[in-house]
This record gives sequence, structure tokens and C-alpha cells, in this order.
Amino acid sequence: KASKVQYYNNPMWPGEAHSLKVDKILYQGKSPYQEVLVFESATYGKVLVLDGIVQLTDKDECAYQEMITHLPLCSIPSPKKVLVIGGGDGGVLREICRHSSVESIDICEIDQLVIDVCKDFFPQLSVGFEDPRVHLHVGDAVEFLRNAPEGTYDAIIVDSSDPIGPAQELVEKPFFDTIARALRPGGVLCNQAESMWLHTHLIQDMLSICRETFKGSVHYAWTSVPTYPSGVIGFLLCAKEGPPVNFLTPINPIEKLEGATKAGREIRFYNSEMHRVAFVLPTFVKKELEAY
Ligand code: AAT
Repeated sequence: KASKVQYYNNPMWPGEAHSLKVDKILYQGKSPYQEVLVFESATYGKVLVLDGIVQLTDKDECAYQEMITHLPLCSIPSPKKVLVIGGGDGGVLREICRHSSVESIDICEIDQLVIDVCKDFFPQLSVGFEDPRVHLHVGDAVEFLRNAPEGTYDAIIVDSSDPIGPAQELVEKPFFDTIARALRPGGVLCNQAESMWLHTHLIQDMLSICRETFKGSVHYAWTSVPTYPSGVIGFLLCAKEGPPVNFLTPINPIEKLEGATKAGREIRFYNSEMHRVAFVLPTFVKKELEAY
């Protein structure tokens, strides 16, 4: 009974729970930051779980990693310097590497254990670390961005976990201020922004902070990821003041990028049509977000 109460009590989605059939537990451990679990599921392949929350599965990781990466990178011409926050599995790195214009990629992941475990169990994701353009920094993103040089990055991708635990500060105003400072004029941010079915208030708060911080443009986009709570996940796309960015239509279309499909495997989810429809919002979401 006690465990059932706990099961339905995650404050991010109270009163609901999601389950996948476990075929075999492959790894269980604890870092100074979180509990790390990898299991083989019956129907979604291997699954990475942090503090009891699914972060990715073999079957649907493509939707999340491709959208969070190509929505920002296909919205600006010729991205060169990119920063990833979180993303220790390497999947976002793998996607960035498809862009041959990119010269340098910094990644700041807090948890070395996530990186090590993904190298063992998710080689199709951790392949991203093998690219010579990648520079790994293991540490807290808040600290990293406080010390980051000003006006350097063309794009920053925040692939972070839910704002309970080590990612708590990553949804607060001071963090967004340091992101804006680290971007070049007209540089772009794509931030994991939770579910439109579950997290209206959190999205409204992030939107109003971002509209204050990023004077270029701010948009909410979303996509389908069946193993995330409610089956969808959103992204906040923000541009710093400078050369204007129109996120709604890809100016740097993936279909024209030479070598875009060479990074280990084919693109499975993202294309220019998926890019455009990602910004189309249901009526109730438009209403909830219009004042923010
Ligand atoms: N691509 C997989 C999806 C993730 S992983 C999020 C990563 O962010 C984790 O590896 C975690 O260790 C890292 N992280 C959390 N806090 C920080 C921090 N303060 N600094 C740097 N890295 C951090 C996200 C899935 C979203 C799931 C939505 N429900």
C-alpha cells in the first residue's frame, strides 16, 4: 500500500503513474546527485531512469533528441559554436554533429555516472562524445554559465531533467540571464519545457521569464514522446536581441545539409514539416499562454 501511495505521488504529475514492463534490470547505482537505473523493457528497448523518472528509451529517444536539437539549429544560418546543458547520454551531441557548420560543442553535465552508464548501455547515443568538436565539462551548469565568456554561443540547448533535484535552478530567472549573456546577438536557446497537459504554471512562469530576458522572440513548441508523462514534451525557443530569428520556418533546412545523415544513423523523426507543425498549439494551450 505504502509503495502505491508513493507511486502516484510524484509532485510533477500527482495522481498518475506510467509503467513499462521490465524484462531485466541491467544497472542500478547512486551518484552524489541521483539514482541511476537502466533496464531492458518488453516493448521500448533499453530505458534510462533518473530518480524514478524515465529520461529516454531506445524506441522514442529520436523524437526528443532530434527536435530539441534541430528546432534551434535549423532556425539560424550556419551555427558554429554550441553549448549543451545536461544531455550526459550524448544523444543531443550526436544530433548537433550532423551540422557540418558547427566547429565547437561544449557540454556541461553534472553527473559523471550518467555519462559512464550511457557509454556502457546506450552506445548509439554516447557516440556523440566521440566527435573531436566536443569538449566535456563535468559540473553544475549554473556555475559553468556564471563563468562562461560573454556573447560566444550561436545556440544553447538545455537538455535538463525536471526541476526537482539537481535541475531546480535551471528554470529560474538568474539562470536564464546567464544564458542570454553567453549567447551572441541573435543567438538562440532551446530549453526542455515540460508538458502542456500537466505543467501549465511552470510553462507560464518560464515563458514570462524568457520574454523578459530574450528580446528577440520567444515561442513554445511541442512534440510526441510516448514514454514521457502525458506522452508529449515541450520546448521553449528564444532568440536574443540582434539579427532577427523566425523560428517558425527553418532557414537552415536539414534536408539541404550535406552529411546530416552521416552521424551514426538516419534521422528518424525530425524534418522541415515536423519543425513547422511543432509550433502549432491546441486552442486551450493558446489561451493559457497568450497572456505570458
Ligand atoms: N537526453 C536525455 C534527457 C534528459 S537527461 C537530463 C540530464 O540533465 C541528466 O543527465 C542530468 O544529470 C542533467 N542535469 C540535471 N541538472 C543539471 C545541472 N544543474 N547541471 C548540468 N546537468 C544537469 C532530460 C529528460 C527530460 C524528462 C522530462 N520529464
